[in-house]
Amino acid sequence: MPADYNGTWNMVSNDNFEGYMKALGIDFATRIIAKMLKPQKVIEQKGDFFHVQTLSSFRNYNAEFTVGVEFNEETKGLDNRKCKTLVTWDNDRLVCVQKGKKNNRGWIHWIEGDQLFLELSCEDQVCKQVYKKAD
Ligand code: VL7
Repeated sequence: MPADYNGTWNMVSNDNFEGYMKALGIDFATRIIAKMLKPQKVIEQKGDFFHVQTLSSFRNYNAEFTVGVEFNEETKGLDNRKCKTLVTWDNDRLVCVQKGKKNNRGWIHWIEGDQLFLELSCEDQVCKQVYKKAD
């Protein structure tokens, strides 16, 4: 049985989002707005199938994938790049590699108690986010 990520998760902290956005080449004005956001993750999981919505008052991002199946990701509304993306299990962690123009791009999710952790990497930058499960 894989770990259960289902639920609505609200951001509680967002460390070095600025560095991550700079590494992605996000422009200054967009970064100013994006930094103020407290996004929510809405995750629907059926076994190895995931629908992850990242919702905010500024922009939303939608991702659907099956663990172990590489797919073409277009980061619409973010940096608008194309990646060959693969998510795999590392025990109960979800490990994502986003192959494309940017080196070392990807993310890792894991859960501890009622907290959802997310580390986003691009080039030499790591952004550490924590979300808390909504009641
Ligand atoms: C998705 C944002 C910064 C552009 C807007 C900021 C809008 C809300 O890949 C991600 O999540 C994975 C794992 O949960 C599932 O798709 C992170 C948000 C990254 C990068 C780019 C700033 C403009 C933030 C959508």
